[in-house]
Formats: sequence, C-alpha cells, structure tokens
Amino acid sequence: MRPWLALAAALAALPVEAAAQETATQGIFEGHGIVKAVAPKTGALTLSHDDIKGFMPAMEMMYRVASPELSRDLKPGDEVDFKIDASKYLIVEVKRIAPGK
Ligand SMILES: [Cu+2]
Repeated sequence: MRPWLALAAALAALPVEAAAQETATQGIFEGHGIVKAVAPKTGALTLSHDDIKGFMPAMEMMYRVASPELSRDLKPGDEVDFKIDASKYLIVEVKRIAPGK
C-alpha cells in the first residue's frame, strides 16, 4: 500500500473506532425473562426480558445463543435466568427456573 493510502485509511478508521469504544458494552450480564420463541436449528431465543441493569431496558427481542444445546429443552412460556455476552449480544448460559403453563 502506498504511504498516502495507508495514512488515509488510518485517518478514516479513527472516528469509527472511537465511537465503537464509547458505545459498546462489555462483559457478561445476568438477565431474567420469559421465552417467547425458540428458533429451530440455531436455537436463537426470543425473550421478553426484564431490565438488564447496565445493558438494556426491558423488551422483547431475539438473541443468538452460543450453542443450540443451550435452548434445546426450552419452550415458549418458560421462565428463565440467562447470561449474555454484551459485546456480542450472545446468550452464553440459560437456566429454566419455571416451566411454561
Ligand atoms: Cu433486549
């Protein structure tokens, strides 16, 4: 890469990285919610979750799961506790605390 091109690329990358660092939440957060749907194959979970302190307010949304095994036995209506990797929006642990009716 010619020097001026490298410089232009470096300058262009700066604001994006700075913005990402300001907004991206890092770490593992604990949440609680109700299973709304389990996607076949991927196991992605649609959850109606409570406020996740420091991460996001209560809402209904779909999360990817680290492995389809995590949500294999879950059904809509189940009440769950879960852990989520905030930077990836990825559920890394799920525990059913009450079965759906
Ligand atoms: Cu959410």
